[in-house]
Amino acid sequence: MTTVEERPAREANPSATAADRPIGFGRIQRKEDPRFVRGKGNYLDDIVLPGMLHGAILRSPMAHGRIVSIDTTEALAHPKVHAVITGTDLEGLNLAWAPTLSADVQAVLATDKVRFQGQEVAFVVAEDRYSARDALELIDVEYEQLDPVIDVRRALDPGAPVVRTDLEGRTDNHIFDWEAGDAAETDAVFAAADVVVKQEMVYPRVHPAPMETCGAIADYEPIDGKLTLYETTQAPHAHRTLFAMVAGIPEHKIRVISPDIGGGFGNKVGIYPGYILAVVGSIVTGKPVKWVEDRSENLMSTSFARDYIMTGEVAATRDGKILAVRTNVLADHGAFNATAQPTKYPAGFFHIFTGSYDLQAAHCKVTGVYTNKAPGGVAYACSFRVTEAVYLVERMVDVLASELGMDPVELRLKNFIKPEQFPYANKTGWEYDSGDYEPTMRLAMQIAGYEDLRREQAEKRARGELMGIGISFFTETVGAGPRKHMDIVGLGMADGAEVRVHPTGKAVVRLSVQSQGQGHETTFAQIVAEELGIPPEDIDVVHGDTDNTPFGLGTYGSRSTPVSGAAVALTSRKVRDKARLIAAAMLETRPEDLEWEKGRWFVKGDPGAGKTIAEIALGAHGTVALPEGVDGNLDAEVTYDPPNLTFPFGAYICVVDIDKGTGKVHVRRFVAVDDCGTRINPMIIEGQIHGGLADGVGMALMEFIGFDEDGNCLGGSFMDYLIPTAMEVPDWETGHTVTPSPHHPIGAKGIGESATVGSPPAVVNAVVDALAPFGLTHMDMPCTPARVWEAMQGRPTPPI
Ligand code: MCN
Ligand code: CUN
Repeated sequence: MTTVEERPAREANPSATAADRPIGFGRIQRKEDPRFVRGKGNYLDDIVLPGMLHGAILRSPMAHGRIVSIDTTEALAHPKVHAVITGTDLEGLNLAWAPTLSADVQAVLATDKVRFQGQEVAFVVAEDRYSARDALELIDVEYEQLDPVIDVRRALDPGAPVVRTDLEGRTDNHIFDWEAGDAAETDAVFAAADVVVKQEMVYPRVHPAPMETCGAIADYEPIDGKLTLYETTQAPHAHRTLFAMVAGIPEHKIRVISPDIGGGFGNKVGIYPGYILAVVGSIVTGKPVKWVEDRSENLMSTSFARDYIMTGEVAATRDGKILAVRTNVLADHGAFNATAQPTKYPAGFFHIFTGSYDLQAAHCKVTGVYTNKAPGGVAYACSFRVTEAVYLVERMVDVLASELGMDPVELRLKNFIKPEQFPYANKTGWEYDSGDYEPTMRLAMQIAGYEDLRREQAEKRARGELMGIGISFFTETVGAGPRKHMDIVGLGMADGAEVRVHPTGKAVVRLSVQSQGQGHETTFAQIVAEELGIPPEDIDVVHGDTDNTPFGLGTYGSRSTPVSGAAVALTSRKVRDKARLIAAAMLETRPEDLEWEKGRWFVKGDPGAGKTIAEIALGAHGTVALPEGVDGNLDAEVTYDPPNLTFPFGAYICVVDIDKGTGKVHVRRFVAVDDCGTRINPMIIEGQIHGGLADGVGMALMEFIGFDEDGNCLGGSFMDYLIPTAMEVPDWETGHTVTPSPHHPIGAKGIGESATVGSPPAVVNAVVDALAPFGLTHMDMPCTPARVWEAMQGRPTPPI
């Protein structure tokens, strides 16, 4: 791994300590790692409650079928079974259907029909996991098989089977049409343009596949009516509120605890039937009930991602000025519209398909469609469909470059939004907060040795060897709210933070966001340290427990740093302001006569006369006479509603070699230069980027969930759903630039999804570039050896 630092690294200054410059430099070790690397993490399945029972779900074997009857007699007779729950039982509790995050409903247990393979049909609660599984075999379900609709285009045909017969008056599979930009203006620019290129592309269905699958333990206490729900969730507070709404349990009687989470990547945003069933199981049996899905259940039934068919068009001048982009998208949402994104945006933040370019016009139309496939459909390090948008525009720019015979870097440089144009209003109504794209692109070229690579490629081509260089330059949209524009089922997208400084000067910060591996316990302590001068190791970070943290919408859309990070900075500043009043009282002077230096208020002009935060904390809790209106503590809290999203960006360059005999793509090099504004912890950022790049290479080359024509899922295990190992990924070469966000208190933008968003087009662009001698201008992901080989034979790539 190589890292190029744009400014001198903190490591260069050995005398500096974490306490005096906690943010932006250095490789502060992760506070959470000692427990993780020693196997002392506390994941959901590590939790064992006294008397706990175990649940298992019976799932539909077919994609579409009518339920004729369900006989649970034999399963109930199993000596270790405590309960068998069916959809009919749930109907009695008004829980057979639950609202999704997208204003649809989803069957918790199927009552009328099954609508995808793997759908939940019955729930068994038994004394152990094995007995619960055994008892599933004893349930007798009679189905009448129905014709499934798997292909999204066919789903829109007038005669297609109707998936959602439960919705009144429903005679087709159309969910929504959503548009952004100005269609007429865009058409006019296209009509007058010298050059128009068009390309259809598929972003296949993929899955976040976190290391830990989803699960829940429900512990309902009938005496006081309190429900404690341990869940693998990225958004504990939002889940608590939704459970209160759905189950009718008063919200103050629900405590959601999200323990250590073994990766989320978006998979743990939604509420799955299994969570609700664990709660029902606990209420019915009067005991705690644990439900943990296995790998196949995770891949087949929980939140997939993408599944977009996009037709992109770009209008440009002959000399390479991009004028407009337009696109039509068919979005396969599966059997229930259960996507998770702010309510107003059924296609998430797909608006950003205008990319990093200064355009005259843009228009997109997205059509959402039901099919007999598993529901879900946003999540996987995606920033709400930015992944698809970036893939579209970055692929299209390469298609245009090939049409114009222009170098793809030169074409991008020519069309970048210029630094003086920020804040930049794009043509779909978004305001990019800050950006300076060219230096980022140039740094990536410098690290890659771009000119040399092109020379090497020319030599290899002359020898008949296949080498490709792929570029992607992306702008991301992360950090949802503001809440006046963004909500999830009516809950505004804001986040709370609370900082308490203990009498001895140590502190605790409580967050509404929830880490799944991103290192929040470290980075949020660093923010407090930066603002208050308390060393990060003296700050405890509490998250993932609704009884002990302030309300907020949670971790997804890389919003923790942009929203919660801002809340923590502002809360710390509130503490600092309060500390000033107390210090003034202690020093018997006026607050305005005090000056701040990290960790200490002192008298202007008399640096010797001052009080450290620890002294002030003791004073606040001690016997000092406090000024009027100042409470005896050093605590503060803030709920932060961001004024805008943040727009990180990056330049990626991928170099591939393709084996002519087998079609195997070898990613030889990958250069990633990211700009996420102010960098809190460079080591953690690097880790986020490494992980995201592996995601991107995986999607581009191997990962996809396919279906046969009967709707059987072909990606239901890691034998079929291939994720990259260390063998498939290169040593990443990273660099960075720093363009702070003007509206964030510390200038930080999010980074958690950038590399997943930005890397797939770089890899595909490299593969297509390598195959240019065969006349290829596009290839759909995943670029598997078989598909690349077919392309080399001049044949259309086989469907996935
Ligand atoms: N960070 C930083 N400086 C910045 C920005 C971020 O030091 N300028 C740090 C943060 O403080 C945090 C980490 O980088 O420790 C990621 O921050 P951020 O970009 O705010 O993203 P979130 O913390 O909100 O994490 C969510 C994001 C998403 S949406 C997915 S999906 C994803 C991702 O994080 N899932 C992950 N990265 C993941 N990493 C791990 N290990 N596991 C997952 O499930
Ligand atoms: Cu889109 S996956 Mo992340 O936002 O949890």
